[in-house]
Parts: sequence; C-alpha cells; structure tokens
Amino acid sequence: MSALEKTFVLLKPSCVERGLIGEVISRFERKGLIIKGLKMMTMRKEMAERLYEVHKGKEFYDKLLSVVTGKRVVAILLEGREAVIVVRKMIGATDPAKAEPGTIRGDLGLDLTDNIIHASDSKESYMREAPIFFDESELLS
Ligand code: 3AN
Repeated sequence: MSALEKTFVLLKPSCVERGLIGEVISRFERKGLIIKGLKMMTMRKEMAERLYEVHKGKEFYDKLLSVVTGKRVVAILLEGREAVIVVRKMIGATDPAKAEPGTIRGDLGLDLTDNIIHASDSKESYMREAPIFFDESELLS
C-alpha cells in the first residue's frame, strides 16, 4: 500500500456563499480522506497573490484575484492514499461547464473564475500552497 499523502484544498467564495461547505467536505469524508486541518478565513490579497502566482500575467489573473480577495474561504488539509490525484479527480475539470457529472465542479458549479474549489495539482504544489494558509506547527501535527 502506498504511503499516505497530504493535499491542500480551498473552498472558494461561491462555495461558502451558496452554503455548499458541508456538501463538499462530506464528499471528501465519504471517500475516506482524513481532515487534518480546517479553517475559515477572509482571503487577504497577499494570500491570493501567492496562491495564484503561477497565473500572474494571464488575461484572467486580475479577475481571479478580485473574486477571491476579501471574501470568506475555507482552507482544508486532507490526508489519504494518493490524496493529490484522488482529490484532483474528485474536483473535475477547471471549467465547470466541461467538468464531468459526479465531480464537485461538474455537479455544483458553472462559473469559470470562481469554480467552487481549488486543490493542489502535485506534491510540489501542496508544499508551496499549504504554508500560505496553515502555520508550520499545524502542518506537522
Ligand atoms: P485548476 O484550479 O483546475 O488547477 P488552473 O490552475 O489552470 O486550474 O487555474 C487556476 C484558477 O484560475 C482556476 N481555478 C480558475 O479559478 C481560474 N481560471 C483558470 N482558467 C481560467 C480562464 N480561462 N478564465 C477565468 N478564470 C480561469
């Protein structure tokens, strides 16, 4: 059996505002992923800039920052076997209009910019993204 892995998930403002926090967390729990960290916070601009730094310069970057900055989000650390790839499969394609039914974006969203949820796409992304939202001590516990 492969080693347990952690991944980082962010429930975006539309997920919080539409009352879908429980629905999304419930899917992860039912899958067997363990919640290792969970916090609601207001997304500061500096956090959004760090999370989306790879998209700086793209035409959707400014809009992306403006839809998340100053809004409530929920940051989650999940742990489980192959957690990164499992969660990416569960969230579905970036564009909710193209995401398969059965996925979180496919079932719950339509907007492309605020597409319900973010999840790390690799172990390296997890290592970069998780410390933006969680302190070192929270990551180790
Ligand atoms: P994913 O979130 O599936 O990893 P990325 O990393 O390509 O997708 O994009 C990061 C975020 O940027 C997306 N979650 C979405 O909010 C936004 N985004 C990506 N592509 C577009 C686009 N063409 N127009 C508007 N927003 C976009």
